Amino acid sequence: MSKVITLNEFIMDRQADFTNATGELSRILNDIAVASKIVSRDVRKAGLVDHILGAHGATNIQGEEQQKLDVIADEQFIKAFENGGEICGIASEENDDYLAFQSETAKNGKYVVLFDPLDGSSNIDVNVSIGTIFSIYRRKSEQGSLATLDDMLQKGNEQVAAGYVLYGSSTMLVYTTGRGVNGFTLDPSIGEFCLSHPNMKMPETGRIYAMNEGNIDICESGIKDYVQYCQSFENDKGAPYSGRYIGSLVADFHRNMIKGGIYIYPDTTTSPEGKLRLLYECNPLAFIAEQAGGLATTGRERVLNIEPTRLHQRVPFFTGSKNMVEKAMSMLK
Ligand code: AHM
Ligand code: MG
Repeated sequence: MSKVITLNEFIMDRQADFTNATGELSRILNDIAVASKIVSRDVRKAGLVDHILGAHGATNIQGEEQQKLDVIADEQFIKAFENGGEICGIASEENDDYLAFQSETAKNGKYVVLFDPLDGSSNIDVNVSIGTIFSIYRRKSEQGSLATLDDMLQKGNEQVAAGYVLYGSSTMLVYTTGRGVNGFTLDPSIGEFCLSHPNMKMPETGRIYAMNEGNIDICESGIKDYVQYCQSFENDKGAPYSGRYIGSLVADFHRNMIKGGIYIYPDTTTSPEGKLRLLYECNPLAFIAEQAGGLATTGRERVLNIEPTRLHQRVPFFTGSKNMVEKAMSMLK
């Protein structure tokens, strides 16, 4: 049996690689790990809360209203970031505007975090995998002042670190600081994330495509052509690919990381900008995809090169194995 390396140990070891590291980024990653363990525990109890302890929106015995799981997760992460002291502000899918933390310690924080606390909301109530996605940047504004919108609207290629947590058959945390991608599985018996997937690489090609094909008639013709290519005996594999669509971005992305494949959420006539959010869904996963040897584009340009203009901006998203994303893009031109 090989030695167990916990996430904590791994983060500390990696910190030593950076000569000027002050430990702040390491502390943020630790805070995320702790918050995600709490969320994982709550996710594991979700059915009990709904069907035995009382439905969401109902009032519990203390007269408090039961909250939805995505709101609980949002509050949990915000609490961790606000109390940590390294972060001056956050933006999240759950909040219309960004939040600038008010305490003096937080104002001196060097970083901002953008995150989707619980992605795949339609899957929460039906016991299917869901995830958390996060993206960390150095602030642009002066330390000591309140965080600004410009701190949030940075290009993906400025990310200092990014990651996701998958609440699946096990809970996994996968992250990058720009030096490869590593995955950790939560061992619930000891409450620790343990290194289970060191130096993750996305296979260059695969035979799985993931797309909501219910949208096919409202997509541009290039998408239809690509899906037909996936389903044909005339493709590069000489046999139809498998279609797999969980409808939880983190879960579909993670499967492709391990097995190879492509995930597509294009623009449609009803959602001309696509559905997924650039800042806290696409950018972090794009950073991880590239670090693992895969690609992430809008079908036309590299996601990490996009200059954001709005907090909740949406973009079309094509990500996964390099050869597959390149093929899909070639059919759009
Ligand atoms: P959400 O942030 O409201 O949960 O939406 C994002 C989710 C992704 O996890 C998933 O890939 C996609 O939306 C599924 O959308 P659709 O149901 O349109 O296929
Ligand atoms: Mg989401």
